[in-house]
Amino acid sequence: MVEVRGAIPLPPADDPTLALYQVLSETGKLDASRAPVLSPDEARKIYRGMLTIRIMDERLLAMQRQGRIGFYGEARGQEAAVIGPAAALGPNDWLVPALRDAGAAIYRGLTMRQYVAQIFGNANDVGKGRQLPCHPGTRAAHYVTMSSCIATQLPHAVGLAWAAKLRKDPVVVIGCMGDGATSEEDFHVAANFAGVTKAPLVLFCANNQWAISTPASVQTASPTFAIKALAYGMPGIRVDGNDVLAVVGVMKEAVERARRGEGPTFVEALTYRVSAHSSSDDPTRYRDESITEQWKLKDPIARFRKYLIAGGLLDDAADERMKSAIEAEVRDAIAAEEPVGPPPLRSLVEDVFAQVPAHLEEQLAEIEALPRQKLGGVHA
Ligand SMILES: Cc1ncc(C[n+]2csc(CCOP(=O)(O)OP(=O)(O)O)c2C)c(N)n1
Ligand SMILES: [Mg+2]
Repeated sequence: MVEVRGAIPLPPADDPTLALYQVLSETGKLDASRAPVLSPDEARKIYRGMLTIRIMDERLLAMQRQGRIGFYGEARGQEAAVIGPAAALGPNDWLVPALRDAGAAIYRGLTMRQYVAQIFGNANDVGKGRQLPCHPGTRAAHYVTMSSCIATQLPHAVGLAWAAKLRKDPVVVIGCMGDGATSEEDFHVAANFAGVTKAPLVLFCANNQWAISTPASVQTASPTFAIKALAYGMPGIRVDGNDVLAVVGVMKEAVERARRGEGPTFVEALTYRVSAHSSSDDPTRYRDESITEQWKLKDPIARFRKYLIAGGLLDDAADERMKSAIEAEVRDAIAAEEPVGPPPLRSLVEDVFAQVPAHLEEQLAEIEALPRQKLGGVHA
């Protein structure tokens, strides 16, 4: 039953912006009429993508607790809402991510070593250590570096999509956000602009029901996030974000719609942030963790694994082999990237001015003259 606030008239309860679209229910019941067409390899690749997130998050969060990296933000329990959008795009399309989407970059071709190098901010990091951990970017895999400023990526996503349309380039863009991002002006600007220009864009909102300590219930007075689509003249759909088949199906349809020139779609994927917001957060201070325990039972990976096993697409031995291979990949990437060391100090003043100005050269010389221990013993 959808809660109706005040006297605002709402669409009927079965409207896609209010209902919850599912393909594979929590009990494993499949609605075959809605199931997206996936080859066995594609289905296994999607599963591997989700499992990769689970394993690397666990390992990298442990590294943060050991003091070996500075920060980490997990996507635990939200893996279907990370891989679903990535699986809907072609190689020439672009993904403009939100905070927890690094697994989508890996799904699209970022290597584990590149990801781990970004987390260390070491000399191998293409971003030269200038971003917080978990903010990789890869031009090759058409995955834009995440901006930490909530929602600022959304006008960029519309711009990319609109530019593609003007150039008659058959490219589709997915712009990702969390529930919290929908309260930012950038979201409204982006959604309005996308609606007006009919840009080939899919706005994807992973509603994990929390924005740090702010629950979704006070994030908006709308009954759902998906219903906001209607105000911007685009279709909206609310999908079970822990049902990867539903997310992939809905996203593929929205991507194809955009590619046909029919304009943007807004998708809300309902999930839950079972982890802390980040390694700097303690959710027991502000929420009832017994609800978190209930959401852990709706695990998207376990649900999809059961489906794959029942359909003969995976068996226990293949599952174990996949897990071991991912664990080895993460372990090897850490072993290779941890000793690399930071980018050269000189990179501090590079890439902004064609000619490094005298005052920056002076400051750099001062830093270089400091005793090593004053630099924390880190920089070469
Ligand atoms: C403009 C801006 N305001 C505040 C913050 C601090 N901040 C970082 S993440 C976050 C919550 C984001 O919530 P949501 O969009 O739901 O994404 P989630 O973290 O749940 O994935 C906030 C408030 C920020 N990074 N940028
Ligand atoms: Mg959120």
